[in-house]
Amino acid sequence: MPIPALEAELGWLGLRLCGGLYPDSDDTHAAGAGTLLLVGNAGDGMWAAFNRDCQPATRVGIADPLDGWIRRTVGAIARSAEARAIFPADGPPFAPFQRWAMRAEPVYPSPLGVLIHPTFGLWHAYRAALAFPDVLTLPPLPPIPHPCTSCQEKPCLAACPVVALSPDGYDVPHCAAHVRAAAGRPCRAFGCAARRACPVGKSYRYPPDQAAFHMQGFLARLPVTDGTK
Ligand code: B12
Repeated sequence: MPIPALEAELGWLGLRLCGGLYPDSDDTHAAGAGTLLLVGNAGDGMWAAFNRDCQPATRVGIADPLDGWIRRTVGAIARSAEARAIFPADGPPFAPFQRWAMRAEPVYPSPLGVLIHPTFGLWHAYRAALAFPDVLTLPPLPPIPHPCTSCQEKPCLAACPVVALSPDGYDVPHCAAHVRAAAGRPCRAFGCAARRACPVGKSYRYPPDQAAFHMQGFLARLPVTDGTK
């Protein structure tokens, strides 16, 4: 399938082609692949397509309906493109999507750990890698600087109400305990306060229903604890 046709198929799902890379020979997740093309979402495009194809009433009682929809739709596109689909949640061991992404497009580790994109800010994610047996021609990475270098204030680091994110890392149990508690209602309703404080890509912020959906998914993956490590 030619790349423009692939982009059109993904576009119908609100997904984007994020670039590609040549996997290393020791990259077990991509064994046998000559090229990986990464597929991701940014802003609310995927959310609109997911709600069109998988309306909220039909999702009741289904564990991780977004994951199922992505596997069905992107899996079908991969088959017709004669590629193998690799998904971020397959594991452990998980495929190194963030490491791959830094080689495929100009994204960089933000102070929060998640990768920042110069246009989409923190409002993007990776949904699949398409592994092609052939070595395809890829454009060079554009020389775009890290957006956090020129951000003096770093409001993301001051925005978490329970300081779960710091230069020392991400305290997942502390974050989840807060998000589950009464005081965590704004995080549940609108998404992570630290991500929302980032000035980059504000127009791509997830709408509240999408942010709440992802936050619910995040909580569902973690055991309920009192927040201490
Ligand atoms: C396990 C996991 C989690 C765990 C985290 C456990 C922990 N203690 O950190 C939990 C469930 C808590 C979690 C939460 C979230 N996650 Co998560 N998670 C993953 C998952 C499935 C595996 C990560 C992993 O272990 N990879 C294996 C290693 C080998 O892969 P890697 O790419 O080489 O990893 C490297 C990078 O992480 C890199 N790195 C990370 N930070 C930094 C910083 C610097 C300075 C450098 C140099 C490198 C670096 O170092 C790693 C080792 O090389 C990935 C998907 C995936 N397959 O990668 C998503 C993923 C990392 N998560 C993602 C997201 C968006 C989230 C959430 C924000 C989701 C939400 N609901 O809103 C939350 C909150 C995170 C936050 N506030 O920071 C995205 C990040 C996208 C992006 N823009 O970067 C990913 C890629 C999934 C996706 N579909 O895109 N997550």
